[in-house]
Amino acid sequence: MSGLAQVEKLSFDAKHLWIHWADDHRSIYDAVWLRDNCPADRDAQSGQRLVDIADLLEDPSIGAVSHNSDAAILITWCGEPKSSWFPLAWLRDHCYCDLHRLSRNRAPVLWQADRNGELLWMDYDEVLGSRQARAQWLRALADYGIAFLRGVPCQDGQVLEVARLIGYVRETNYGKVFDVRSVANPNNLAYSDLGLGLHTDNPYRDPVPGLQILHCVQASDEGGDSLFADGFALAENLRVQRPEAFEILSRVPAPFVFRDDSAHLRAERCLLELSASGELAAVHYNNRSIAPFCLPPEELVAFYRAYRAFALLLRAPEFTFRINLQNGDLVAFSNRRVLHGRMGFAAAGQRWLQGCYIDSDGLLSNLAVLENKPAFTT
Ligand code: OGA
Ligand code: NM2
Ligand code: ZN
Repeated sequence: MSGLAQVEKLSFDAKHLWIHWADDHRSIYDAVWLRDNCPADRDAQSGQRLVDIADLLEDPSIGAVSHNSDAAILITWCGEPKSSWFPLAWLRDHCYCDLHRLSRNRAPVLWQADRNGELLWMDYDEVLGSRQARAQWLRALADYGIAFLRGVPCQDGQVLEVARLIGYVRETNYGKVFDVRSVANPNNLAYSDLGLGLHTDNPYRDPVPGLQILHCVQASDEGGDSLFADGFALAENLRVQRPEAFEILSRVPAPFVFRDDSAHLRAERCLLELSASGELAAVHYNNRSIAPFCLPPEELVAFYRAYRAFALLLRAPEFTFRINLQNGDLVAFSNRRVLHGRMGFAAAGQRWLQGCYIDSDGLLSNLAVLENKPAFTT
C-alpha cells in the first residue's frame, strides 16, 4: 500500500481531514474517527486499544495538521493536550470511502454446474507440503465455498488431520467425527442408504456449523453419487426470478428441529439469511428437519409458495454438480452456503464417508496468516 500513500494535497477543518492522494484517490476522515484511532492509544505489543470511547471527548476537534515527513502526519487536538502521529500508509489502508468499504469484503465467486471445472482439486501431499499450495486450497474454499482433495489416506480419523489445515473442529452430538454409513434403525436419515436431496446440515443448531468436510474412506459399489450446489447462486437466481419469494424467505424464519434419545435441538432461521447490507450471509435448507411452520394464516400460504419455489430451484440440473467420490477423495465446503446431497446407494455395499464440522473463522484466519496479510484491518 505504501506506494499509494503519497499525498498530493492535504486540507482540514475542525471536523475533517481531506487527503488527495497522488494516485488521485480522495479520502475524507472524520475528526472523531481519527481521535478514536490515535495509534499511541494502543498497546505497542498487541496493538489492542487501551482507551474506551467514553474516555475521549464527545466531539473532538482538529486544531492543526502538519505533514513534515513523507511517511506520517501529525494532528494536534483542540481542548486537550494531545497530538497524534498517523502513518500515511495506515490512513490509506483504512480509508472508509464507499469504494474501499465495499471492496474490503471478500466477495464469493458464484458457480453453477457448468462451471464445475473451476472447482479446485488438489493432491493432499501437495497441500501438506507447501504453504503456497495450502493457501491456494484455502482460498478456493473461501471464494467458491468448496474445494476437493485427492489422495487422503483411507484411515479412520484422517479427516481430523485435514481439519487441522482449515481450522478448529466443532464437536456436536454426532461426535467430533461422524461416520456416514448405512446402519439399521438410524437416528438420522444420513445414516441410511436413502438418497438425500440438496441440503445444509444442522440448521436446528446454534451456531450452524460453518464448514463440513467429508472424506471418502470406502467408495460405494453402486450409487451414492455426491451432489453439490452453490446456495448463493441459487438464491441470487431466486432474487431475480421470484423477488417476492426471495423477500419472504429472507425475512420470515422457519423452525428446524432434530430429536433423538440424547438430543433435542431446535432453532429458527431464515432459509436465506442476509447481512446488514442485504448480501447473502447464509443459506439454510434441510427438508428432513424443517418443523411445522407457525405463521399467521395470511403469511403462511405465501411462505409455502416461496419455500416451494426455492425447493424446485434446487432440482434445476444447471445448478447441481454431481460426482462419485473415490477412495481417498475429500470434499470441504461451507455448510452455510453450499448445499450437498447424495443419490441412494446399495445398502449391502460398504460406502463409508467420515466427516466433521469446522468453525469457519479459522479458515479466513489461517488464510490470512499464510498470505501474510490481515483478515481484517485493525
Ligand atoms: C450427511 C450427508 C452425504 C453423503 O451426512 O448429512 O449429507 O454423501 N451425507 O452421504
Ligand atoms: N450427520 C448425522 O443436518 C443433519 O441432520 C445431517 C448428518 C452428522 C452425518 C446430519
Ligand atoms: Zn448432510
